[in-house]
Amino acid sequence: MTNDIVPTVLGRATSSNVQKVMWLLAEIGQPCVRVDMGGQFGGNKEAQYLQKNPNGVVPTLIDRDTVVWESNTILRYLANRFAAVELYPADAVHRAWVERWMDWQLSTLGPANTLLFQSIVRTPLEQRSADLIETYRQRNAKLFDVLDQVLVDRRYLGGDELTLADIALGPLTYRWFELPVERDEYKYLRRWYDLLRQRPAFERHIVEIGLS
Ligand SMILES: N[C@@H](CCC(=O)N[C@@H](CS)C(=O)NCC(=O)O)C(=O)O
Repeated sequence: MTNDIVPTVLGRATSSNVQKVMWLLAEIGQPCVRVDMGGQFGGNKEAQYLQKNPNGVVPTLIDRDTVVWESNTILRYLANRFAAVELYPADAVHRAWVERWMDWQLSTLGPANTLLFQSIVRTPLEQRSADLIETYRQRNAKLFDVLDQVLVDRRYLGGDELTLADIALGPLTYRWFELPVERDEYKYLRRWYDLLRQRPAFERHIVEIGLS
């Protein structure tokens, strides 16, 4: 099911990569249609889906005749398409601040965070490995330390205002703070996270979905 007028997001609401896209669309007030796919809903390995996204993962965005996949590319596409310049600054230096965190999310924090999340939330209690969880926890703790330190002198990752960098990292930070694992205080990370928690779009598309 797609809609000619508003963008369609293919992907289940519980995917952190879908959550980023839904959060951005809500943040800029752009209506959309979301269709459950992937996980328990399936459909993402079928030919019709693979024609749109050969990786068979979610999300995929359909905007009129344009199909976009890779969640951070979707974020950039939507910011450009709907002229959300404050979220994706045009200035080269400012943009580089934003994009480094988007790339870091995809290359560094994302894989580590997914392992921790899956080893707890997506693993039945009797099959969980305390050793593995601890290994993954330590890996995440170090990475969130990096984020904590960079937030010492800035409200948001890109500076004073929300940008795509925060949107890329917010859903994984929610998981980190909500998973039943030991954590440091993370004073500056927590200050930033509390700012995200004040945003209705973050509450709606990340917090209300919960850990599932
Ligand atoms: N780099 C891709 C990763 C996409 C990805 O791995 N998506 C996961 C959900 S977060 C997925 O489709 N898993 C299979 C499924 O849900 O069936 C992106 O950022 O869009």
